[in-house]
Amino acid sequence: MNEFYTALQELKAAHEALLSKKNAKQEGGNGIYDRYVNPILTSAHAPLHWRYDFNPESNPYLMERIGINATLNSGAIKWNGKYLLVVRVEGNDRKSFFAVAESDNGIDNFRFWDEPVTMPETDDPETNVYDMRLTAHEDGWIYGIFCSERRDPKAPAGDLSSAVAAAGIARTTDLVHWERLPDLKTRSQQRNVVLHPEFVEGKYALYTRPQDGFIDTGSGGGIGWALIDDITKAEVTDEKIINHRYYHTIKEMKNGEGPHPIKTEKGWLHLAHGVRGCAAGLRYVLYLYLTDLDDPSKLIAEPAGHFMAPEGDERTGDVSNVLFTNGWIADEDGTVYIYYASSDTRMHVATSTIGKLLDYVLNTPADGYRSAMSVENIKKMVEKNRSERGNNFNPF
Ligand code: M1P
Repeated sequence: MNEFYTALQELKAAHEALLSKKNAKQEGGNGIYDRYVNPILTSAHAPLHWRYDFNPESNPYLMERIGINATLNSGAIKWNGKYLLVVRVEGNDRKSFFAVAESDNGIDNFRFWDEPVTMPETDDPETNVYDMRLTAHEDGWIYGIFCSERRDPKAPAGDLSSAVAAAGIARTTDLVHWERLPDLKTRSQQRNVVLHPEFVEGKYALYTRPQDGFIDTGSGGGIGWALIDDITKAEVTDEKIINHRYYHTIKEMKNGEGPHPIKTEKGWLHLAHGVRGCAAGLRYVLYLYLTDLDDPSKLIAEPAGHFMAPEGDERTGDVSNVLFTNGWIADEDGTVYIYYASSDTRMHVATSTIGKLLDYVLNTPADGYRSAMSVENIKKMVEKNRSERGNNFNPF
């Protein structure tokens, strides 16, 4: 018995040490954003009381009864002065669910609330839920739109992998009690659906990602845009592509809106993921683009290539070579907290400012779609530096 309590004490001390660990900026950034030394949430951050039976009689070996496999793709919101993430927590049983984690400063000491979110089901319960985008809408509700996944009803009996993705919609005022609305009605499968925070032409506006199959977007040309009359019976009747995929780019295979865009004086600032295929499988990176303040569906600027790509330890995990984001927070002072997951395994934060991100979006050359154009961009930079600094480019 004493042994049990000693082991429990050690377990709790190690867990507390992990949760109270300070984070620090990584050295040697690129001037656009700062990465941090430690991931902000890992499977080991999951509360011990979710995983262990603390009774020495029913759990004499102090075994972990319910394992957590990963903490990944999290929605984010600043709420009552705290930085909250609605985390996709994946158990060892491969089912994902949502759980809120909270931090005072947005960069460390994230702690899960006592219980995971109880998400009401629809009449046709899904098998899996994940990747919630949070939007505090001007109608007064906080919406969570997420992927609701079911086995493909048309799959042959032996095919236990084919799935169908739909957009689940729920809303709340306290992030504890959720009202489930009907799933988004749409002609194609959908993942990465995001609610714009303001009404547009008096309607709800959605960023969509039409896809022909569960993994392949097929003819779905990129990030879509649809206006919705009634969010309690949401249906996409008309959808147009506002951010396209292109051959030989970081998003040639697929792309998807991250969190909802941030309103800035120069336009709506968007964070998204782009995917390309290679011998190692799919490579997921993050990119930014800017749309018009009056017409959020109109592209104004888009730098070439990725904004963030997997680095170092981020490169490996359950699904390696993946960065994915569905949450960021813009603070009143202009600081932006970018919450991203690496390799479908753990959560990180990077920080920047609205000023820096706008500078990046507006002054990084756009994609010329050919090697020759990339060389032209570098030659323009060289010429500018030469004309200002002379042939040795020495600024001092
Ligand atoms: O495994 C990488 C990602 O794959 C999917 O992304 P997309 O929606 O672009 O196809 C999602 O399952 C996402 O959760 C996952 O991180």
